[in-house]
Amino acid sequence: MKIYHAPNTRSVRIVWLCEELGLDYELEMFKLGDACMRDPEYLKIHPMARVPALADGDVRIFESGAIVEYILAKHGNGRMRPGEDSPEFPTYLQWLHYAEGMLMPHVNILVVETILLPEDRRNPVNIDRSKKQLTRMLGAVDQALEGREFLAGEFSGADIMSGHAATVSARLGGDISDKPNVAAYIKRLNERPGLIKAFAT
Ligand SMILES: N[C@@H](CCC(=O)N[C@@H](CS)C(=O)NCC(=O)O)C(=O)O
Repeated sequence: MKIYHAPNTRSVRIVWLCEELGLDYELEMFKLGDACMRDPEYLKIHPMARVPALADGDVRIFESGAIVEYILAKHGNGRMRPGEDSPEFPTYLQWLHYAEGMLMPHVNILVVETILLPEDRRNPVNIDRSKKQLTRMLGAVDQALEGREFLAGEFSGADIMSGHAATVSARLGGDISDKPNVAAYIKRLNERPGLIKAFAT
């Protein structure tokens, strides 16, 4: 498998997943903003010139959540994904999708408003609103983690997606000071060798 990866982006999720599963992978490395992400060859793999994307034999797939599901279905041998008959299965799907659906839209705004835009074009109203929204969205994660180590029973693809998104949300100003379950969860995940390696890749 080849992972199209740029450091400190959502493609960390895919490197992390492969590390957790002990799968072999190669990397095609980009840096965010690289003009080569818009090369016609790469646009055939990701038409929006984003990462992550994955090549596996004849398969080409993008969208981090879809890639996580694909790898688990094809190469997971039942690991890190509750079976469809398990009571954890709907919970797993819910938290797998919560990352891109609820957390990352506000992360995107904060990246633009606090990192990418020049200071004179930043909008404090947008920054404040997104930090408040992220804080609320992390509240639901905190509730879900009450009495649990992971979002859907055992460590799973849901933690790869929403655990990574929660980590990034807290870094960008989502307030977890009154969310002990999320704080402990982020710490727990960030001590896993697979995530340490993925963040360093
Ligand atoms: N929903 C997509 C988002 C992909 C995405 O926006 N990736 C960012 C990095 S985190 C990217 O490649 N940005 C490059 C750019 O905007 O030029 C996914 O989960 O894969």
